[in-house]
Amino acid sequence: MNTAQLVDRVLAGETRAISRAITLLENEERAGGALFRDLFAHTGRAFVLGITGAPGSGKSTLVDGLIRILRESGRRVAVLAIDPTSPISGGAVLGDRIRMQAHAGDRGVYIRSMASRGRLGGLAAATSKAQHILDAAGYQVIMIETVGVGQSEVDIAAAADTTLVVMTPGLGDSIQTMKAGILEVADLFALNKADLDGAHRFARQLAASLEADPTSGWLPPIIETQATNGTGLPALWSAIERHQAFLLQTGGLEARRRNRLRTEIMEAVERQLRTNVLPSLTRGAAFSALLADVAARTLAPADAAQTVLGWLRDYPASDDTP
Ligand SMILES: Nc1nc2c(ncn2[C@@H]2O[C@H](COP(=O)(O)OP(=O)(O)O)[C@@H](O)[C@H]2O)c(=O)[nH]1
Ligand SMILES: [Mg+2]
Repeated sequence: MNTAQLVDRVLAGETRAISRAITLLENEERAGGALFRDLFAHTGRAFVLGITGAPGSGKSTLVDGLIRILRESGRRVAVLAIDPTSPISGGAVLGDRIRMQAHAGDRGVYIRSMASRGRLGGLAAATSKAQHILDAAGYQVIMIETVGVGQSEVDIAAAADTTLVVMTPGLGDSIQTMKAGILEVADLFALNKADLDGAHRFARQLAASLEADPTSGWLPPIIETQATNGTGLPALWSAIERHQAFLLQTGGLEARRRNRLRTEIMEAVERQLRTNVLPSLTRGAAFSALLADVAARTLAPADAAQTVLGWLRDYPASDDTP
């Protein structure tokens, strides 16, 4: 299958073609560049829901329940489950795969695990590209489930239109011990395992500690859910849609999406600098000369850096780039 055929099949929503396209991008194979360029023009329609929370809080069970609700209304749904690189939580991901196989025969549902590849934030580097592919393939809703460890909450908020934080009562969860930053990234909360003791009390504590966003005026709602039997899930989805509508009305959606595209551009710039531009600059004779001056203490490193930055201005247009 050549790139043009693959593009056509992805646009037609063919599952195998989508998987193949994502794999190509994950491996950053050369073909991935052309493929992505062609698909990118067809993106910008999907609604992206990020889901984070501690391991075991019930994220995958909630995702499963939300898929059911969305399928009932005929919407096509894709899920990207970010595999933690940590072996500790590895088992949960295997469980996810098994659970989500319930949708295996449904062509309106696409589920894919992606390795986080050790990037600090825990979000796979290829996630944003995979998002675009699923968007081009016509999935109306894309859910990204990520484990609430490390920086991943902050990353997921940057990758999503709406960020759902899943919490549970008990297990030492209290507002005081909550991870820093989690309140800031949440557009809404699911207080899952509402069947457990202390759920209402925890919901009240959480509500008391939340304030409306000073710029947008949005106050994150808290929805009590019981993912295992579906209680509260219709209310949760309604709250998600309310946030989406709010974003649309206030221009927040456009702003968030622009931010994502900005990040994508800058990440591509950084990648190019790191893998191509800087290695080739530092291999050149001009750099060796600079280095010699710095070694002789006649030039300070920061001043040498200024010279190197000057070379960048002409890169790669100039043939005689050092
Ligand atoms: N009691 C109770 N257990 C739940 C609920 N939702 C999920 N669980 C259980 O919590 C465990 C972890 O769920 P999972 O969805 O894998 O959590 P994840 O690691 O956040 O994706 C599983 O055994 C679920 O059956 C709930 O509402 N109530
Ligand atoms: Mg999970």
